[in-house]
Amino acid sequence: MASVFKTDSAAGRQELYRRMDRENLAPLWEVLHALVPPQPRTPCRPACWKYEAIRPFIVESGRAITAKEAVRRVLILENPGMRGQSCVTRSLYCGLQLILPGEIAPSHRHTQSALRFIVEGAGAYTAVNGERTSMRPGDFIITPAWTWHDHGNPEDGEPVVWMDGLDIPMLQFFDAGFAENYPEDAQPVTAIEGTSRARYGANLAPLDAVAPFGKTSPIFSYPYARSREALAALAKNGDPDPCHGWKMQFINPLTGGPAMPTIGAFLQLLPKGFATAPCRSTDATVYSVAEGTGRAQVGGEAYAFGPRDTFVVPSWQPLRLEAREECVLFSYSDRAAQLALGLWREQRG
Ligand code: GTQ
Repeated sequence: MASVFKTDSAAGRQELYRRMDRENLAPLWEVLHALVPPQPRTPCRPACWKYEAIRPFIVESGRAITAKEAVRRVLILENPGMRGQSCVTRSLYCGLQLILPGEIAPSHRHTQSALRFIVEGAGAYTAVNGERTSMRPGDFIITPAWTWHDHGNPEDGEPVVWMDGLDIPMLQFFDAGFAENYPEDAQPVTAIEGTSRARYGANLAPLDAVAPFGKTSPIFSYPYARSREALAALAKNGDPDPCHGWKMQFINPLTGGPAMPTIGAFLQLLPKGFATAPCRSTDATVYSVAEGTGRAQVGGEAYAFGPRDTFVVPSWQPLRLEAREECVLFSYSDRAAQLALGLWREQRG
């Protein structure tokens, strides 16, 4: 049908777009600048959750629903720029999970990978493929993709809160999510606690080592006591990195690469009084404060942080950290995925 407008006038173009719209067509030239931006452009915003402000809601949710009924009793940390999407960055999910004494969060498995960083309380356990590992503050624990996992807390235990980091939005993007429930609440225990660590986490590996969890580390628990000791020893030698202080990555001992295929996880020590040089990278990052107080400047925002607080640094926003006391920060991001795809960039200073 011929247009009444000249096609190259503004009105003529709008009319052309309306006609092609019925065929599910759209002109690239109207969106090209947004699709291929000169640098990362994201709805993800800097954010900080002070633990003292959110802890009452965690406690209250413990009275509102049981772990069994909820399946996972978790408060989702939603990025303020993406409310309603259950994500903390575009590619990652973050939640705080509570398990009370005597509770079991029933066994299931899914293709999403999960990490746990223990925030408060000790003595609960998580079970992965027949082996339990008990939780202490600062421990980093992995649930590899498609492994059965349940969480539990003994009757005489104390409430335990941990941070859940999952690649849920990444799997949504790929439409690659599968999940199923185990027929019982708790899977049977088939290995004594510490077996995986003895087999893969003592600088030894079986001669015929086959990766039991595919691309994910065969060690599913990295105790804080050991990582903390390593950081303390490192901090006695040489100078800290100007951008990162003493920062280490949790690795898969069979490859030397990141412990998880999609998520990179890190622990860093900042000496008392240290201020980092500004640095930015393409992996939006979630931080959980293990020890110490300080200040994080994220783009145009600044947050005073203390133990158990969580803050988010969006992609390509400069981060500057100041340690008022000696600080230990845990962090996770999609760096493992970006590195695997050749996308990751960092700009120091
Ligand atoms: O512990 O399996 O926070 O499946 C979200 C989804 C935790 C878990 C979450 C999950 C889990």
